[in-house]
Amino acid sequence: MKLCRFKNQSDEIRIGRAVDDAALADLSVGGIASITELLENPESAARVEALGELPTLLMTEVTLLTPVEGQEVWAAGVTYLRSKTARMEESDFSANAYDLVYEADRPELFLKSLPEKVAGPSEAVGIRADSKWNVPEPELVLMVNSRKELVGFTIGNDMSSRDIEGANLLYLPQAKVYDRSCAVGPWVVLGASEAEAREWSIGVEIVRDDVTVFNGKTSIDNIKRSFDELTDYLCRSQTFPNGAMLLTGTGVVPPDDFTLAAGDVIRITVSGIGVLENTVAVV
Ligand code: DO4
Ligand code: MG
Repeated sequence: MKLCRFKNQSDEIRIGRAVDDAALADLSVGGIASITELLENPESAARVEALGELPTLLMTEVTLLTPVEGQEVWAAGVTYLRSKTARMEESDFSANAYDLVYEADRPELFLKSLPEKVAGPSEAVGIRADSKWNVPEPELVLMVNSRKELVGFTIGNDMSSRDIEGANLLYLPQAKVYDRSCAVGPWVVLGASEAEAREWSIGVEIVRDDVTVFNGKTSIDNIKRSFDELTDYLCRSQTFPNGAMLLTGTGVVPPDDFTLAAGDVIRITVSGIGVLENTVAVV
């Protein structure tokens, strides 16, 4: 079941269910007012199925929005071997830190974005004006409710300044957290198991002036840690009254001579979920 938040032509925010690639059903007509209420209710999938026939809208008539409502957005790091290797290469004296965290029991977790700062689909994502080396990080997102249960999946982009992180690991918050550094959405998959999600692939295509300048893909199954482990550490000694989103790390890294430019289009695809597309702007 694929769900989304969208704006209709009267600028009303509604909840939708994909009918096919060209249309969605308006669940708000059936009394569903938010993604959060679906994540909070274990019977959500059955409730949506029970709604029966609902009015449908063409995708061309709606604007898809991020599914992030009040959730804190967190990110895990160095969960794929590819991420560890790339970071050790870009870094000088802190290279060892990536090696250690990849093997350690405790994962790397960091606060990526306040909910209100998350970019939605088709909105701009940012590259910092004071950085020279910027990349997207395509990541599967775990959607966790206020009871610390993993209930859904969506797509995220953990935009990163590699030169700032590479200069000193203590600059990580500046490399990772700034205006438009996080995009999430638009589609939410409810009720898939971890085993099912591990069958999915995740890829990113970067298009500049209508030409693909980078294309890369990996398997979700290359994530080293289990989703339960990541969720468990995220929720230790911490409550999330509105739930949380957890980006699970990147396994696709463009070559070292590649950097994003203003106007680039970033298209992240997760095979079981859909596509998150954003353009790049300097912030
Ligand atoms: O260790 C720094 C950040 C790692 C990260 O964002 C990733 O592996 O995706
Ligand atoms: Mg990342």
